[in-house]
Amino acid sequence: MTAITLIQGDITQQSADVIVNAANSSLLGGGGVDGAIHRRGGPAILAECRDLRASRYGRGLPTGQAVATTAGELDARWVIHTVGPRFVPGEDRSRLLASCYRESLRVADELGARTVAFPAVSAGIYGWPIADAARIAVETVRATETDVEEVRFVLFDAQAYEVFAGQLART
Ligand code: AR6
Repeated sequence: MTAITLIQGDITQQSADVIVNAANSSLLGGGGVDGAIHRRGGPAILAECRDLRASRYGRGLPTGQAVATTAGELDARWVIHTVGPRFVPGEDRSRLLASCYRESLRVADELGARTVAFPAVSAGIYGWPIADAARIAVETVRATETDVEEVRFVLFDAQAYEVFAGQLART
């Protein structure tokens, strides 16, 4: 049974086996959570991302997939980078967003991780409405079979935290 917990705060300050990064296909960094993780985690993470690009993801990591690197100076063993879909009005891309959570947990299981901290993937720069992002996140984690013991959603602002709390109470 996987416990789902919620915290309001900065995911780069978390202590967990895995910190999930809301990355982009290039794996070479960006703004939002991605920028914060690379800033605080230091250059080791980017170096590994570059290696992954060279060895496995020459065309980039596809949307909905996930891949692990070490966590540099973060208080974690691994960072799992996943690429959320951009929100496109009128297009149902929710399966891709669900895939980010499922694939991240699959990679976490491969690593033997027990605690995984997720941000609200796609709910920032990629424009996903927070209520829908929260519903997909919570429903997908609940429906995924995993050995991970704790999935912790780390929400940056109070509004996102409240939306996730409401979703958790309903699901
Ligand atoms: N800790 C926790 N949550 C955060 C933090 C933080 N330090 N910083 C932002 N958030 P985003 P996306 C929240 O934009 O929408 C990057 O440039 C934020 O408020 O980080 O998947 C990548 O390289 C929002 O709720 O990720 C991609 O190009 C959530 O985290 C693109 O942005 C996700 O916001 C990915 O966009």
